[in-house]
Amino acid sequence: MQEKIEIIKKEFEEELSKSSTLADLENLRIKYLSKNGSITLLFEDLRNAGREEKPVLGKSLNELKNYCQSSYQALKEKIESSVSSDFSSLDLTLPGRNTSFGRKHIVIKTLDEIKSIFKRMGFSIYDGPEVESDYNNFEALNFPDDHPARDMQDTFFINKDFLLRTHTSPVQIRVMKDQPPPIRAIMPGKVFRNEDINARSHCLFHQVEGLCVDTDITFAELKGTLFAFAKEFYGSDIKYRFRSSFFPFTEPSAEMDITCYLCKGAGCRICKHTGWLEILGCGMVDPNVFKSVGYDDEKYTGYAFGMGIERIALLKYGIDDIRILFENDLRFLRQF
Ligand code: 2U9
Repeated sequence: MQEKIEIIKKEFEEELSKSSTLADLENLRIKYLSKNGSITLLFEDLRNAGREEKPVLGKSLNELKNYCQSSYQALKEKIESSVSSDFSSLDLTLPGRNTSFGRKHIVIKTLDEIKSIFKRMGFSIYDGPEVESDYNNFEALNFPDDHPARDMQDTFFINKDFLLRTHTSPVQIRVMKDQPPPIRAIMPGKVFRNEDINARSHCLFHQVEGLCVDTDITFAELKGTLFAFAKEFYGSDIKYRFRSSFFPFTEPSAEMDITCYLCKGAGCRICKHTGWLEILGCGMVDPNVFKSVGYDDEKYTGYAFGMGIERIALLKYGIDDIRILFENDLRFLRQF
């Protein structure tokens, strides 16, 4: 066994002298010092040695182990320090690598632009939870009990009383429950509808809704504010029209169209050859909504509006399939 110790020591020294990289050293460590390394295995052989020679052999073996370990460690430190201080192989004149920057998704860009316009017009911005009570999402907003949106087919219910909000309107309810008029605010955020996913609709999208409540707020103010917004967002040469509509939470209700900003009203692919684009829904807040938040519906009037951001982004960028907005395909996203 003493012979074996001598041979291993020699072999180790030879291989150590040939090691010049950390990888060489790691191989050396595995071969001699690891759990299955030849020095570790010699310790197992020691068990079979005779009583008398055991202490002598044990001592030599320990010396071998300590010697190899410290030689290995010394060379390792030497190589490591030369690696970190040797810059001779670096060409500092080479151009740097390009860093690829992320960018805002077009839905977020559209949202930011809309928020900034309303902020400049004096609107505050509020947000609220995506999991809402049935009361805030439907009841307080004057939805009748048998309204189709209250069906499991149309809304993601969590249980009997809670759901994923189907619009950001419950945020307006929360704001009104929290504070008295005047209110002039927009509520941007994600909303959820239990709909089939296809080119036109998705089960998740973003909305910006707005609410203005005070004494003497009129439909004329609604028109003036929304036209000012549309001119800022779509260009000052657009024309607009209101078509009457229906929502449970507003009375009267309307939809606002603007002349197509691509063809200026002449008719094209984007406006489906009508010359008009529907951009939002709006109306005067139904007195029943004021009653449900404890506002005096004789004293206060207000207008509200809502727009779907994906729809606006699709129109703006001439895209005809909403699904592409949610696929995170970098070939698409990098175009904007
Ligand atoms: C309160 C009172 C009234 C918000 C409104 C609309 C009209 C509307 C749609 C646009 C496209 C939803 O994203 S969409 O599918 N929204 O047409 N939203 S008025 O009215 C409110 C909100 C809250 C308390």
